[in-house]
Amino acid sequence: MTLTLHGHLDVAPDVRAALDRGAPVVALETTIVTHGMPYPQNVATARRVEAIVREAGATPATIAVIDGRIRIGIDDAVLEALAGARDVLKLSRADLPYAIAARKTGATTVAATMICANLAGIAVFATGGVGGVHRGAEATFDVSADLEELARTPLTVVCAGVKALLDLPKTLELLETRGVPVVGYRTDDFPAFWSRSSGLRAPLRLDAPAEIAALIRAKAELGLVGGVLVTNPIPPDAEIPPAEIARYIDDAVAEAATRGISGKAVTPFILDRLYHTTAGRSLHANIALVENNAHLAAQIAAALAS
Ligand code: PSU
Ligand code: MN
Repeated sequence: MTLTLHGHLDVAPDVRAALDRGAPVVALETTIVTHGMPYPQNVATARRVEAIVREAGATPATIAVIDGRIRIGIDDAVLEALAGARDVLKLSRADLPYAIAARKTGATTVAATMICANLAGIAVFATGGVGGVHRGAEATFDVSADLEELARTPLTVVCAGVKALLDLPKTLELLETRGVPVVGYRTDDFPAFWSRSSGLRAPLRLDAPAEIAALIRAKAELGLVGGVLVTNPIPPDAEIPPAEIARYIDDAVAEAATRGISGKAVTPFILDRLYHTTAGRSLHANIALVENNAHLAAQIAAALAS
């Protein structure tokens, strides 16, 4: 059997050109578009995030699987079709080979985006919040595949912490166990997505993109497998204070349990509930933090390229 790894990958011309000349590239995921935000704000955000990466001097590569092909960089028409389509798959590591073999269309989670970006030779990736250990995981075993991916695939993922609907202490414990450096960017606190602080300490702190690039290089030089998680707090003016969002989260988590929502449906269900119970404030915050992360990811990619 011939291994045709790159036979499954379509890299957009501008991304290919940037990678070939060693210029900075930032990977972007699509589950946030299809399962994380309502239409049409999801498309507008995806475009704006690409523009922010460009303004900061890097090339954006939005990743999805379209009709069984891994696409590294999708144009506006494909993005619009993906965002408006119904029953788009949410693809993690376990689903990727199925989507390819069965010629499906799907959005990539943090885990799947890391895999695809790495196949294409991209080192830096911006998202909103990575998946983590769910509350009640001691009973459900619901631990996001994103954490395992961070332990094995060499991407630097820029996020705003993990979503506060998760069990944050357990998530940090697991990241430490699996050897993932977790960096607070210009903060001593571990950010909580909608809020700047979770009340927990960030394991590490760095204050400049060049310092983060140095950590990434040192990790590679030591031959340590896996990624780096950079946690970048939401901008102050977009933050929802922890005590305030906590009430809505507790209600949404309880509602998910009552309705028997499980597996891949949990995170999208809770995000949608919060959008409604906060009258759109959770979405406004989510958009602001993703934009903020895109900017920092572009700066880190530039520092790595120089
Ligand atoms: N960041 C956001 N919104 C999202 C996500 C990230 O701001 O919806 C997505 C990512 O694709 C991440 C997924 O991989 O949520 C986590 O899903 P789960 O908890 O089922 O692993
Ligand atoms: Mn899960």
